[in-house]
Amino acid sequence: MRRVITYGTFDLLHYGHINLLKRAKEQGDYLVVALSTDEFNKSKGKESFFPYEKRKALLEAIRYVDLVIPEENWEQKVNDVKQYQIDVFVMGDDWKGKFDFLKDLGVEVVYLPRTPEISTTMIKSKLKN
Ligand code: C2G
Repeated sequence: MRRVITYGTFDLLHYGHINLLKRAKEQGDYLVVALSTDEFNKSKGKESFFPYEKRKALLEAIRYVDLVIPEENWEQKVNDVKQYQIDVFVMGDDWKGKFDFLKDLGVEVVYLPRTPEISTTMIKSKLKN
């Protein structure tokens, strides 16, 4: 059983997120998603449209997602990969290189190309105009 983990806010869920989750699941057999809490989002300078519980419910409805856990801080990744016996860590390539330290724990680190032309910021600005 190859276990995969990825992290994010996943607010205003869109097809770019789904593409990422689909490809992350393809890296193994079991996908854990660490979902940024509302408090952690503040420290990321983000204010999500949907609160954590709503974003969690949306993710749990996605066929590629097996487990959703809270992401409360930047430091928890080392503990998460141990606690959930993770084999593969996946992020979009906007994070390329940022989490390579996890390789020292024997975890494969994979950065996947982002889906072009879609982002929550773009959705919000288009809705505004
Ligand atoms: N993503 C993507 N294509 C897009 C938009 C997002 O592949 N068009 C990916 C991002 O690269 C990320 C995931 O979808 O891997 C979730 O995106 P965000 O919710 O924006 O995640 P972020 O705020 O970058 O949080 O500790 C890591 C952070 O929690 C990552």
